[in-house]
Amino acid sequence: MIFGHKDADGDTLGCSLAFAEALRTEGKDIWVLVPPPLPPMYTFLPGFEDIQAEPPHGVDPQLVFFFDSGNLERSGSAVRRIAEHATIINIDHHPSNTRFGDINVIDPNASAVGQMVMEMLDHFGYAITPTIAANLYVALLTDTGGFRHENTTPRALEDAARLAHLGADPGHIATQVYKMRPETTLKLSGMALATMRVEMDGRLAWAKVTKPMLKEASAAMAESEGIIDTLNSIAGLELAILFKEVSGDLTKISVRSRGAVDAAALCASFGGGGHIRAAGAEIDKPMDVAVKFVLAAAKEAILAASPRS
Ligand SMILES: [Mn+2]
Repeated sequence: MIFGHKDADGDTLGCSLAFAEALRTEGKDIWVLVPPPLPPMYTFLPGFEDIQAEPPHGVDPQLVFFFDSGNLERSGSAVRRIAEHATIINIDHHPSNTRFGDINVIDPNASAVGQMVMEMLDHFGYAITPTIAANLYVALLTDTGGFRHENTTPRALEDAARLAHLGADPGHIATQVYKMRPETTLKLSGMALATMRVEMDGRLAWAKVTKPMLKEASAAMAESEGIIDTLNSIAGLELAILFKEVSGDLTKISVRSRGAVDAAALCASFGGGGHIRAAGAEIDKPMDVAVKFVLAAAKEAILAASPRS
């Protein structure tokens, strides 16, 4: 059984589907479980239609793989029940990984877990088919922000080139990932960006996505995914924060750092985690309260990390 994490992204989905295909080729019975809702932009991934929300009744897996999950909670409520009987193999690149597995393979130097899966397939002698290559290319493309983030290492580009040689189609995949946005997504983005505030002489920017905006734009919260990166494109910015109103007493934050602040550490103080440059958290507080707490902590972190004279 293979688990992806909730708020599924290209890395967790690409790795899960790629590894599932490889194991099925070897005659193994594989279930791929990812907590819903699944982002519609990834429906083009080979094998996407096989993803299930819940394990089939009576299935008792011996081995459970996790790809790209920093902690067990990231994979939903079904996990604990199933994982009781199984050996858990935890494959991830988040430095904050809680090492919840019986076997933990954590490589913080991997730009995407997709690269770790490539190594595993090579190691165990599984062929990388064109469909496996496409899934792993998506993992690498999306986790490097379209080969733009700092984690776009020579190794990432070499692995991408190899996947292209093996049948991944970079132009086609880029179109599927970056040029298939529904109108509703851009409408929501416009509304959220209209709430943008830039503070501390341009070092901090933040914006909000509220429930009324979702209704007005006919959009789902998952469509807010790209807004943080638009915020983060402001010249000279050090920290970008997007607040998402999930319900009256639950607010999610997405954080991006281009300065000295460790976004993962900032989010960890609110029970979240992630990478130095990109992190998130779920806060059990109404939006306005979360905004107050998080902005106070963010400003303190900016000043502590590099006080500007
Ligand atoms: Mn990842």
